[in-house]
Amino acid sequence: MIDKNLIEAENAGRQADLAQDYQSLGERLARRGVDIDALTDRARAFGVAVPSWGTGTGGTRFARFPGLGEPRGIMDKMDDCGVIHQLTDATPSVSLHIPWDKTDPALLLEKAEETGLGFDAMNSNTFQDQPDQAYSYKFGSLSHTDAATRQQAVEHNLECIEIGQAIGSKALTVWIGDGSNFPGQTSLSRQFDRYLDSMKQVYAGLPEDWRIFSEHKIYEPAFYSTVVQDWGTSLMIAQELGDKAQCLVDLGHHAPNVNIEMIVARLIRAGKLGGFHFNDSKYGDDDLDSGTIEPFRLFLVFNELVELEDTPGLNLAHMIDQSHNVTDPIESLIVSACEIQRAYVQASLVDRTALEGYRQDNDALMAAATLRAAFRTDVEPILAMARARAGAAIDPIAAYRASGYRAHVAQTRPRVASGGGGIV
Ligand SMILES: [Mn+2]
Repeated sequence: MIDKNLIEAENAGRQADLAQDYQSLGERLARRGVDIDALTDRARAFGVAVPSWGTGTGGTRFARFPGLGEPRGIMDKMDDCGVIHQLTDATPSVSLHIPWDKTDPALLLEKAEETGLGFDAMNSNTFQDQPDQAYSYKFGSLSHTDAATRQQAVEHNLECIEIGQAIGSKALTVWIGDGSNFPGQTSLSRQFDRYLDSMKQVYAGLPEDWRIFSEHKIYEPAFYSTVVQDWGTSLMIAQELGDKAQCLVDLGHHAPNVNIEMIVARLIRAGKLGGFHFNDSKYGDDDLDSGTIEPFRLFLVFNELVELEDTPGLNLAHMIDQSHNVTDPIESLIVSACEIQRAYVQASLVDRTALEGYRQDNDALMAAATLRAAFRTDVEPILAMARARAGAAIDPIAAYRASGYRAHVAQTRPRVASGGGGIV
């Protein structure tokens, strides 16, 4: 972890400017009838989970270029996640991937206590073979033609629930790579039937207070058809399984130009939106840092979430799912958490009364202008003040670099050529 004194010293040099910027923004927001401290409180209450696998350098199907001091296992990953939360106060939990993060649950709980973190949704992995498994997932897992292979995948998911229960997680995210690469290779309907049958067995093993999330993805690794291809399929799954089943929206898992905010609104309407995997993309499932390519789209997603936040039963798991190829993963995750929080705060200052009035009057121009007014507001002083009030860093990247954390851990973590840089 990073020395508290260093964070305080870093903040001391920035406190006066922040106070001035915060007051100035507060005055401007007051003219719009917005209380800046209420927004800061909202920012402080917002959290997004960090994916354990995001702390290692990712890779593409061409190569992986490891960085210095990469985490050797889940204990190192949790240390890194602890640093991200310490500096941002925006990432209070970690999402684990099994079997990559499999270890004694007592050690996980101990490390969680030490780093001040909790555990968000568990993630199962049936998209690759493990050295000790009896059956291969080359031709599918939960939807495989072979019953024994499906059973193995079901049992793996049940094991993820068991591990999750031991560490206080309350949800399981299921994403599979199952599909086909050739027309005719599989029966599109019977493959889906087999998937649903397997998922019903996993669902039956779900504790009463748990949820299961179905994560759709349009393509890759299967390139002709994918079993859980789109939000319609995901909704069918969640509806057929039952009340504890919901849909998880990964922002990168759609065709280009798809209106994701509309999907969000529809799933909330159905009572089936369970959570998100945040990331950004230009062409496909690029797993780029949140808010770096299309910040307006991220804002529009949060605009729906804030507009519908009082929907009874809405309980969202906010998680990041990214692959960092050219940056220090800790820095990317810090920036991403702040960008997700930024979109939430911007969406929170939309004048909803005015917006609804313009909608009623069919004043399209002013309705759009109302959203833009919120999106264009520089809320950085709010985010920085939220961090300062929590004892986190006013400028998290500057504090991280000043800490020398990466160089320090590099002394004890040898350079690794491979490792879990999962992209899902
Ligand atoms: Mn994902």
